[in-house]
This record gives sequence, structure tokens and C-alpha cells, in this order.
Amino acid sequence: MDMAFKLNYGKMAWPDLINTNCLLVWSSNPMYTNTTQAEVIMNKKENGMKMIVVDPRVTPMATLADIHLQLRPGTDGALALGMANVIVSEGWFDKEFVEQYFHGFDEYREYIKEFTPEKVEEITAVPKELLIEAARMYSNTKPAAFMPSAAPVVHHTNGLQNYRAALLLIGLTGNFDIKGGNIVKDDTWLSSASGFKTRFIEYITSKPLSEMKARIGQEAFPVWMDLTSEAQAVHLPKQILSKEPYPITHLISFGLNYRMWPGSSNMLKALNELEFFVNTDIFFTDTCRYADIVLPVCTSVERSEFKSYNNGFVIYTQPAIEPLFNSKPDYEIIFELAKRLDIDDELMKKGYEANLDWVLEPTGMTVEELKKHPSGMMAPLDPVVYKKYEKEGFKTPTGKVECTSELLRKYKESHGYDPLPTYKPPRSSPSADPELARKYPFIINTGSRLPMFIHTRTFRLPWTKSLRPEPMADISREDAQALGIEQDDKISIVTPYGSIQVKANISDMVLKGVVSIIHGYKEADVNTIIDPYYTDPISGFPGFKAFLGNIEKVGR
Ligand SMILES: Nc1nc2c(c(=O)[nH]1)N[C@H]1C(S)=C(S)[C@@H](COP(=O)(O)OP(=O)(O)OC[C@H]3O[C@@H](n4cnc5c(=O)[nH]c(N)nc54)[C@H](O)[C@@H]3O)O[C@H]1N2
Ligand SMILES: Nc1nc2c(c(=O)[nH]1)N[C@H]1C(S)=C(S)[C@@H](COP(=O)(O)OP(=O)(O)OC[C@H]3O[C@@H](n4cnc5c(=O)[nH]c(N)nc54)[C@H](O)[C@@H]3O)O[C@H]1N2
Ligand SMILES: [Mo]
Repeated sequence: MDMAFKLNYGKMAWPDLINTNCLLVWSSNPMYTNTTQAEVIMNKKENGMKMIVVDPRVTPMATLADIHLQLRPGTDGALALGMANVIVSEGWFDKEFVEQYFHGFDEYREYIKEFTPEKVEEITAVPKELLIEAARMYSNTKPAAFMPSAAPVVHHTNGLQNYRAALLLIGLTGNFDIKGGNIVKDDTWLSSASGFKTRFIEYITSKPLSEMKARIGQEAFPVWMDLTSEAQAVHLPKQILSKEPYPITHLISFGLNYRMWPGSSNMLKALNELEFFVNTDIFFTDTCRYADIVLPVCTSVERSEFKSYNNGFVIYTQPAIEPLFNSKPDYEIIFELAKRLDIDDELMKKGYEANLDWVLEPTGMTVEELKKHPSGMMAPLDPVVYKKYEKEGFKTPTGKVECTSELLRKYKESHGYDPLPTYKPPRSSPSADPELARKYPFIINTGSRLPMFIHTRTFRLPWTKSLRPEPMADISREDAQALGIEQDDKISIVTPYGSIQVKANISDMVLKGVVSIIHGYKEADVNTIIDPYYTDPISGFPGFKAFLGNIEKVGR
């Protein structure tokens, strides 16, 4: 998401929920995943805000929408290009903005002509009338905001280009960096959109990117490396196992859980290749069993930490109890190690609070002051300035909104990247691989959050676990009938990489032909049946949300 924004516009731009009249939710279900945001949206909706939700499932958020575009997983790019086609051919776009700021518009305009509502209906399963209606609503209601999410569009082998296609709608309709549209805000704490400036990005980027040593995934994902200071961790097992471009033999990780990787058994194999592996966790997890040293860390109620919320509310929490069982906060482990290793970074040797003070310095807030407000305070917010691009341009190679990305073009020869946000179906899908689809006719869609589970963390709590005691997969009524499957029957989900057994949950939330299952079950780890290297060639993120599989009935 962040990369797609940066490729198109140079920076992230957050939906201005409070001031918008129309919200285009490109997949997010905050009723389960972000309840404070859900509250804002529900209030806005009651007060007349229009809402379009793009989601393959019928979620609480989708039921609240004026228009629900229920697409096949991973066809988001086609849907977005189809909306753009309608918006441009009907003349509903912001001509002035496009003329002045779009780079590559003619090429893009030519390309989107392919995506007629009829063709888009074939690809996405979204009725063409709804597509046209959504294009009309989003482009004609002013201002309109686009709400993205970090997971559902990203988790595809075509995720980056799909996101670029969808995000271009913001500029096309003139909703970029305006009140009630999508606003560019400074990166604050953990990149949240609070509206005050910190030195967070500077803090995590200790050197100019070009001077950094080769990071994990450096050669495979060069655009990632050009845009962020992080390593691409999805690539970690590949590098450990191949030793290319250099071997990794020692690893220290914080809360690493191998089951979160695609092809989790491959990740486990990689961990076993290491000469030395240290992990920290609040529980002694399966991953910890493979570590040479496990450092027990305390929970957030046993430590102080700085938290910042989107509305500018900040708090330096006070521990409710002392750390139990000789555990420590992760940051103490990190900063203590920095001292013992005598690393070349004076600040890191000074500990958490000194580092926090350094990051917060531009805001004028200090840890000392935060401590005087134990129940939290409002950060001094920067005044909101709209249309910053008028002065600053866009932080892209051309200084414009790039319909054709010059950074992607740079790697066209070497990596085959397309400058246009071209649509390709997920690599493991009926249209990309009809041969495979004959044997594995279902689309497996994983990881849609459930309200009671936070990844693996609350699987262990008896009361949350009791809400769904056994691993289950959602299948549609029609598919269940065709296969003679009843509620709670035992089924096997099979792919070329393996199989898992779960109970069938017959659900009206999912589309026919799609199986939806949450990740993280120990007894039925869906990540064991995904190709470990089934990733987006540009971002490196895994195709968790669309790959082919079959369902077999095992018994009652
Ligand atoms: N309760 C709970 N809350 C959480 C988490 C948790 O584990 N549990 N995890 C947190 C984290 S780390 C994250 S990243 C966020 C995720 O937050 P969200 O993105 O809001 O949640 P998800 O349920 O992952 O996905 C939202 C919707 O995307 C849809 N979707 C699936 N595939 C596709 C697709 O191909 N295209 C489109 N357009 N939509 C698709 C799903 O049907 C789902 O309803 O949640 C955070 N909040
Ligand atoms: N198939 C599939 N796989 C997915 C996803 C999907 O949708 N589908 N979603 C992906 C996404 S978006 C995400 S964010 C990841 C999440 O993946 P992870 O971050 O691995 O998930 P968690 O289980 O929340 O956390 C991992 C470990 O952190 C520990 N932990 C909790 N608090 C602390 C702490 O303060 N310190 C330390 N050191 N450890 C702590 C927990 O006990 C747990 O063992 O999963 C990814 N994997
Ligand atoms: Mo996530």
C-alpha cells in the first residue's frame, strides 16, 4: 500500500474520514479490525455519508454500504481500471488536475479502454451496472475519500499493480490532498497519521538508502529497496536456504512466528539451517522451541510505552504491574544489546526514553512531560495544509502523479516491471492457469480477521477460543450443496503443496467458488499449503488471498 502510494504520488495520503461525504472502502472491515475507526464511520454513515465497499465477502462493513462491489479475490486491478474507464469516458474526471499533474495520462487512457464494464464483469463477477453506479457515486460526490488497508489488496501476486490502479482513482477525481479527500500527512509514530511531525522515518533510516548494505531481498525486489529502509522479510527463508547473495547464519528476532510465512514449513526448515537463532516472545511458542536462546519479554501491561492514535491522542503508558518471571520489555533487550555490543550508535546506547525523546523532538513533547499526563494528552498538532503539491510537487521521479511509473520503468528490462498499472490475474487462478484449475477449482482466500482473534495471540485464551474452538473454513451454500457437505462436516483443503483438515462452516458471507479460512491455526496451518515463493514480483508480499485448491469431504 505504502509502495503503491509512493510510486503514484510520492507519499501516502490518508482518508479524511471526518470531513468526507463519500468513502470508497477498498477492502477493510474495521468492525472486526479497528473498532475506533468503525465508530467514526458508523457515525458518519448515520449522518448521510455515502459508502462503497469493495470486498469479496459480505462483511458488517459491506452491509452498511450503499454499494457493495463483491469481486473475486485478486481482481481489484481490473475493477479499478474499469471504474477509471467509466469515469474518463463519461467525463467525470478532474480535467484540470489531470492535465496539470498526471504523467503518462495518454498511455493510461488508452490502456483503460480495454476495461469495459462488460469485460470487467467477466473478470471480477461485479455486475456492470453496479460498477458504473459506483464510478458515478465516487466521482460525483465531493469530496470523496479512499480508504485502503494494509492486507487484502496487498496479499496477492498482482497486489502492487492492483493497488496502483485503485489509488489512481484518487487523483483522477481530484480528491488528492484536499479536505475530505485523501490528505498527505507527515510520518509520525510507527507511520500513523496523527498529524504531528516526528523523526521516526529518520530514526529507522540511519543511512541514505543507497549507502546501506544489501538488505534481504535486495536483488529480487529493487523497488522496495528504493522506497523503504526495511528488509523484505518474506524473502528471509529463500536467502537462508540459498545463501544468495550472501549467507545468513545468525538471527535475532522479536516475536517471530514461523507460521506467518507463506510455506511455513519452508520457513521452519530455514530456521533450522541457522547456526544461531535468538527469539523473544511473551509466550513460549512453537517457534521458540527452535531457538538456541529464548528471551522472555513482558507484556504491554508490564512496561511503559509510547502510543499514538490517529486523532492525535498520545500516551506514555504506566505499567500496571512489575514484569513477571524475570521478563523484560523488548526495547530494554535491544538497547542493552546495543551497549554490550558497543555498536557505532551513541543514541542507541542511551535507552528507550532517550531514544523516544530524540524521535519526538520536533513535536516539543518529551517523555518527562508525557509522564505528567499518565492518562494521555493531545499532541500539539500541525495545522493542516491542503494541496501541498502546488508548492512542493510530487515526490516521484517526474514530480508528477505517475500513471506510468518511471521507477518501475527503470527495472523493466531486468525485472519485467510494467510502468502502467497493468492488470494480470493472480498467478494461481483459473484465468492464469486453467490446467491447474481443473484439478484445483476453488480460490483459497486466507486471513480475513475474526473479531476474537488477533493473529495467533488470542488463540490461547479459553474464552476467545471457545467462540470457535476448532479450525473452520467458510464455504458457500451452493458449493456445500454441490459437494454434499453439511455444517461441521470434516473437510480437507488440498493444494499442490499439501492439505489441512478443518470443519466446514457454511456461510452466506463468501462467494461461490471461494473458500475463506483464517491463518494461524496450529492444528490446521493454512500457510503450510501455500507455495513459499508465491509472491508479488514487485513488492515481495505473499499471495495469501488467492491461490487454487480443492475441497474434499472427509466425514461427518
Ligand atoms: N480482530 C483482529 N483485528 C486485527 C487483526 C487481527 O488479527 N484480529 N490484525 C491487524 C492487522 S496486522 C491487519 S494487517 C489488519 C487488517 O485489517 P483489514 O484489512 O480491515 O481486515 P481483513 O479482515 O484482513 O481484510 C478486510 C477484508 O478484505 C477482504 N478481502 C479478502 N481478499 C480480498 C481481495 O482480494 N480484494 C479485496 N478488495 N478484498 C479482499 C476480506 O473479505 C475482508 O473482509 O487488521 C488488524 N486488526
Ligand atoms: N495466510 C495468511 N498469513 C498471514 C496473514 C494473512 O492474512 N493470511 N496476515 C499477515 C499479516 S498482515 C500480519 S501483520 C502477520 C502477523 O504475524 P505475526 O506478527 O507473526 O502474528 P502474531 O501472532 O500477532 O505475533 C507473533 C508473536 O508475537 C508475540 N508477541 C506479542 N506481543 C509481543 C511483544 O510485546 N514482544 C514480543 N517479542 N513478542 C510479542 C506473540 O505471542 C506471537 O507469538 O501475519 C501475516 N500472515
Ligand atoms: Mo498486518
